[in-house]
Amino acid sequence: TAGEAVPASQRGSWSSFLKSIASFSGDLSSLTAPPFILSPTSLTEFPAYWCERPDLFAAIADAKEGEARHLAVLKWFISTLKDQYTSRNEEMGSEKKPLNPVLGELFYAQWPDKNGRGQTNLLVEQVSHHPPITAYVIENKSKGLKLTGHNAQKTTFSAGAIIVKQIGHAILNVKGAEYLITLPRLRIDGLWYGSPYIELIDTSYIIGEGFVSLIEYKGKGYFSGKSHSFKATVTPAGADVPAVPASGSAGGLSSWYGGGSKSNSSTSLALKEHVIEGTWHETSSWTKGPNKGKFHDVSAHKEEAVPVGGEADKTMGEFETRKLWTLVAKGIREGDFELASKEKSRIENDQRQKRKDEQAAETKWPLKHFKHEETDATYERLGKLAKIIPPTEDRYIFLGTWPASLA
Ligand code: HCR
Repeated sequence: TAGEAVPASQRGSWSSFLKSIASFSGDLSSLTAPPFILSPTSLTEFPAYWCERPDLFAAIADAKEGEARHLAVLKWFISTLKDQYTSRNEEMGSEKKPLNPVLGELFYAQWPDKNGRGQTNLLVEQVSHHPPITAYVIENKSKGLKLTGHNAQKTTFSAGAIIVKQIGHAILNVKGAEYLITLPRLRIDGLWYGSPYIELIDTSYIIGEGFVSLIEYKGKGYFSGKSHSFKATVTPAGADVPAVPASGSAGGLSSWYGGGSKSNSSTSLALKEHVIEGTWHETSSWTKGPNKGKFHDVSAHKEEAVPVGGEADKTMGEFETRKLWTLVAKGIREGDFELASKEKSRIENDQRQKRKDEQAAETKWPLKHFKHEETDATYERLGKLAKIIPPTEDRYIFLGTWPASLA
């Protein structure tokens, strides 16, 4: 029945919240939602989901360049989806509304070196408030791996569900080879009952080292009838691959297929299509192509939640997310919503004042770690290979300075 997961006292405000999203499209984050659906975590923490299995991230660098490495990127990417899209359900019983980051909010974290996998650093900055845009960089320097990206969302309401189009993309750099990673669309279902959950829909791409992975997402009742299903088709990219990234020379596809001097790694694998099917939160198998059997079992790789200090960490700056939201998060966790809303208003008023002061002084809030550019040459070059739409996107270039705490 309607609202069965909603505490009785909040059913009224849940149904007004639903009405407001039904007649609204754009920036959902600014709508006021009833307390039971609030998460104590800010969206600036979400980029950590890219690396909660640091071993799989590091394994990309250990794979042979070319096709084998492309498949390692695909495997790592699939393994991030469980954490990105189902972890709030597991931890909090349903999807929740994250805290809406303020401009300049920061999140730093580090997964330590273990068993030679190298240390992985994460740096996140909220680079826009309206609309919310989060930029991040994740680097494992000793392995030559760097993931840079940004994220924004456009939401619409359709047939009782929220559809979230993800704006932004990620670029993975592996020892000089570049990969473009685009992001799936989300469908948030279960709203009627007050227990929202995410299903991934449509497609996303991984393009790099002469191969394109097209990943199609389906929920219950499609390919396998199971929730969280996907089908990944990996094919050689069109012949206009402009660079063989690892060597840095413009060798084109021929060097991946035996025509060039650097063909050693992929000659025998060349020109074969792989199809992988399964569920992104559990297991998947090869269903077409030279390989047979299991492709991936997410649970076989230990999840390592991002290790950051809490409010007790005295070294945190005012704008670091866990410091900034300490009392709001405490209020939400402990059911003290008066405290949570008082603190949230204090933060929001402070933001409004900052923007007013900047306007009066004709200045702009300076980004600390990123520089904004309107186009992204890597996105354009690699996106062309799969006719990605839009043909270009903006980007946030990491300025390269890590905080001393991550050294
Ligand atoms: C849509 C969403 C905010 C954005 C979140 C994103 C897309 C952020 C980037 C991460 O890499 C992946 C990710 C995962 C989240 O599932 C997604 C959020 C889910 C809900 C939230 C809405 C703004 C809140 C809607 C309110 C509902 C729960 C009632």
